[in-house]
Amino acid sequence: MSAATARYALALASGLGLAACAGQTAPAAGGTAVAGPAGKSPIASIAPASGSTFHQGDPIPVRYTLQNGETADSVVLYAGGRRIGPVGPAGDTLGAPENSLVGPLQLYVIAYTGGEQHRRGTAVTMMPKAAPVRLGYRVLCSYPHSTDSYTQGLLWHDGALYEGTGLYGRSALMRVDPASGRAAQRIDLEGDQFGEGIALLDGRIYQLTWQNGKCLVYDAASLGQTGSFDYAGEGWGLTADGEQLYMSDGSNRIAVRDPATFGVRRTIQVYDADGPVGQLNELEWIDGAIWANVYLTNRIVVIDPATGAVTADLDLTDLTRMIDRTPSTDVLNGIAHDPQTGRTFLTGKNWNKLFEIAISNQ
Ligand SMILES: [Ca+2]
Repeated sequence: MSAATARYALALASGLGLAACAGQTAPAAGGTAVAGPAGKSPIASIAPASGSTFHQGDPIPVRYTLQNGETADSVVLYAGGRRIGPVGPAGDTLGAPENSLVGPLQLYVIAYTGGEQHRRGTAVTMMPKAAPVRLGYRVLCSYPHSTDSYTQGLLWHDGALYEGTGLYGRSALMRVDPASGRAAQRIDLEGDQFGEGIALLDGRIYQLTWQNGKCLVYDAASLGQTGSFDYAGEGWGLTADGEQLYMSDGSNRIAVRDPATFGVRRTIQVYDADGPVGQLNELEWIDGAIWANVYLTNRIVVIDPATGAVTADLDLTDLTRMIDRTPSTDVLNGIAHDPQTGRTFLTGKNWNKLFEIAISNQ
């Protein structure tokens, strides 16, 4: 491993490479040259070609050529918006670490010549190192679930189920008695608010809204609202790892947010072996991974929060055949986990049952 490779591994493993993926510092991509204040770029080409695909752990050969007769005082390589270091005319082969972020990766070199700098970039895609492991499951038991609950958020805390529901005029946050499926306490949202995912962290419950741009904050003990945060874009799923919040927005992105400010700390792009996994919906933090419902499917994906790679998945089609279907029965959505006992619960929008499941590797 070269020195540049080691620095590259550090940059990617740190998760900081997402700065460029999020677009804030994205360099010119597609092999385009960005000239400095004057003059023609001395860089003739850069490889690998834009659109190239690599897998976590793959070597990435980065090469550049200079125009005929051109020289450069120095050429510096950047990956994912991070400076890697000087590279010689032969370029360098970067070893992407096994735990590198998946998704778009911007690579570029800057040539420094006589006080000018010229940049040329390329955009590759980093894919997960392996296809997801298909997990099997067993249904341990089922509980009643209200067919009036359009489930958008689900969590378990201290022997009670907390549920956030959607639809205009019907959205609520509820503490639910799991044995009866009835709400022991219910807080109705305003009629123009469409409730979405919920998460509990440090004695507070956070509840997203779909297109209202508002995250409602409650005291978890009383369910009294204590405040709110504003955000841009849509709100879909929400969960917490004990320190920070993870939020989906219907795309393949999960934003990691500061619970004190709701500011975005970083963004994970979720990919499986086939590419980006969009429509990520309800979320749950389970044993260091993020479980996510994929909207309009019977699939739950298990995401590595450090990289965005889907490491495992479940096909819940059989579970959808175990409920009493009516015209209002909607999609699988809702995952809750009790970290104290390891119990995991699943349900769906307007389903009449909530299931407790156990994972059994097939
Ligand atoms: Ca959840």
